Amino acid sequence: MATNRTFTMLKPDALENGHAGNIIQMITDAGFAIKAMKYTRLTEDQAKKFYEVHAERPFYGELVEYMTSGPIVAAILEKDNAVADFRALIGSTDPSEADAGTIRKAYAESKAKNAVHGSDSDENASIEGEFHFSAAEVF
Ligand code: IDP
Ligand code: MG
Repeated sequence: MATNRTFTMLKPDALENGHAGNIIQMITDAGFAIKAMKYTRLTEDQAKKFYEVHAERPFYGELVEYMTSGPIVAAILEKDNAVADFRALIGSTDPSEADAGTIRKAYAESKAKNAVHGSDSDENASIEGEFHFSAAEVF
């Protein structure tokens, strides 16, 4: 898997607020194909590991607590230029700065509870996809 795949999570606020269906619709309408998908809940250890790169940031504890607060939907998506195009589709981290038409503008609650994750590089897309899915779960 390389430049044509990315990894996403619909975060606990998106599910709690009932936006999962609409967000998946936006993703597929934008031309992404779903290669893997699961409804699950992160353990504290999983959330800490997934966001390890942010371990020194002041919001790390809050982020781990939030990401384990309820179920998520994890998915591997495929499209040409997937990583960059998906980052454009989700919009800025802070929904108040996100462009109109983006998922975060439409559905995020706040900079912390921002509805959706998108990988930031091909390398991380691959690492994050493999973190959540075995080879047999990817189609
Ligand atoms: P990204 O999700 O747009 O790539 P990152 O900077 O990688 O943004 O941050 C990872 C996640 O950490 C964000 O999506 C958000 O949930 C949370 N986060 C980022 N910055 C803050 C902050 O200043 N306060 C609280 N949570 C934050
Ligand atoms: Mg990031």
